[in-house]
Amino acid sequence: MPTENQLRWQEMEMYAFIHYSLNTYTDQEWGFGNEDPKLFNPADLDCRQWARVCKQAGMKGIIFTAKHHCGFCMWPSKYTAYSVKNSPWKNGKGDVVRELAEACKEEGLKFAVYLSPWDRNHPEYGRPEYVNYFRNQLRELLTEYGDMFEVWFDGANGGDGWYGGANEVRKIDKDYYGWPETFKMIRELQPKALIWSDAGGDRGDLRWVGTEAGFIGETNWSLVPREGRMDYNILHYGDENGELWVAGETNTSIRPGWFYHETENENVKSLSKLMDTYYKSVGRNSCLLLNFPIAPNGRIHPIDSLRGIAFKRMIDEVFKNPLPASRKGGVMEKEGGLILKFKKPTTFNRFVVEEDIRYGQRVKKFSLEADVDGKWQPLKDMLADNGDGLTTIGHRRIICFPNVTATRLRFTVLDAKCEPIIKRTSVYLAPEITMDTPDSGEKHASDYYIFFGADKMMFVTLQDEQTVTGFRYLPPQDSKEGLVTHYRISATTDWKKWETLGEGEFSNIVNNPIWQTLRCKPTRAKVIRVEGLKLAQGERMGYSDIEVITE
Ligand code: FUL
Repeated sequence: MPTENQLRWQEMEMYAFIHYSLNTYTDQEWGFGNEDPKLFNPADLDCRQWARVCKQAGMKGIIFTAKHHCGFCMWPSKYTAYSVKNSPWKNGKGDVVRELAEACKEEGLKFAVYLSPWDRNHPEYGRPEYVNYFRNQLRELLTEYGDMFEVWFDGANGGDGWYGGANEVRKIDKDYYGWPETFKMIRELQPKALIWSDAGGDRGDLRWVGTEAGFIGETNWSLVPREGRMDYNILHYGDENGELWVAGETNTSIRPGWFYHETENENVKSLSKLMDTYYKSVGRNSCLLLNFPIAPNGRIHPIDSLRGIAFKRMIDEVFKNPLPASRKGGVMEKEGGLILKFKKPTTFNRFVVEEDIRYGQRVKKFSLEADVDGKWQPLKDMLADNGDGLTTIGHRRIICFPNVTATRLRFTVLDAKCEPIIKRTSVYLAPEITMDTPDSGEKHASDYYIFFGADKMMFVTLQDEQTVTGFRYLPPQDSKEGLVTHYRISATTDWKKWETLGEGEFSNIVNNPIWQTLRCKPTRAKVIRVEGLKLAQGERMGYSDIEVITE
């Protein structure tokens, strides 16, 4: 059964992530650890704007990247020089964590921090000394900034980095961080904070859902097994027979990336995509952790803020008027249905059902039928990937289906672990929204063909010589096989002289396999060569799609 903290968490439903660091100024997703603190000098940093936007977007709290993988601290930590105190912003006297903690308080939002365990700046990363450093930083954050509702440790760990100039690969094993001790410290210092932890062996209070695309399984048990590594299926669907309550938190960004990139201004998620995300997180017994990146001027970009606020308004619009047949439930018999009656034929397309999870999660399978012209017709969840989607319920399950006009709706629990306790059943008519597909208006080379020169070398030949200003790579979507994490891209007009367009890392591509965009200075090209310097898995590089951006 859930703890008090977990019950309180479930009521939050939506809260925001804010990604902001040196990456914002280097146009990266993962900093290497040697980026210059002098880059941090926003003209207009305004944490109140962040808090106001998040509040209007329906977010109940904010989790802030106090430190991302690059190691740069957004507060003046006394344990490192690599922080805002060595930046020109406010002459080194600023503290973003404090400003945001205060802004959240003013807006009545809860506050929390993301402290990346992986630190590509720290010379001792990978050795025992670093773990002390990490705990010292965490203690600073947990004691000097008021109440935290959650502590977030991402799962990307170990790999190459600057590490104080060593410039090497550092591997760590699963016991390296000594999580049990760190968790103990968190419980002592912030007993009301939830601990988020990834697929590792140490269980926190909340789990990752196995994807950053913004959806959890339609079957979602808040239970997981006590021991062992959690694979995708457990992260995504939970485990009916798990011994521990570790609820799934659905995290995703309002844009493709977690950090701000100007190139993504056209790709802020549409209202229909955000609604889909809502149904597949909050509507599946999870909470939604929605990221708003901060733009280089120090504010949430207007496209993102408007979209976020429209999102909240749409949720309110859909759920403001429960149709009269809705009712508060009670203890329900395991078999036999609950019939919701309408006075006259009524059109609806959403069904909401809630279990009283104070007594655990019990329902395994249910059915839903509408009485249309005197005949019971089965309904199913049109957003489900597996079967009819009518399986687990938990805190809240929202079932979406096309408009149906009926006089009665029958909800039946077909199978449950024990006596189901249903708190509420409601019916709604949601307005239709159309898909709005953004179009960047960019020109893409259309006539090109692709061939491989070697397993890790691909050539893109353009029909005619053109001036190329960028290159885009969409990695394989269904597996990590062949996914390029480190690349070199060069261009030629004569197959002899090659000009490098860019070389580097497609960071976070494994967990978030989105389009990767490389901008380059205008370069004449007939052929583009893509070298996969490192692959996530396998020996042969792969792709789902390629685009060449031309002048
Ligand atoms: C991941 C990180 O690697 C990404 O950069 C991002 O912060 C995401 C929320 O978590 O583990």
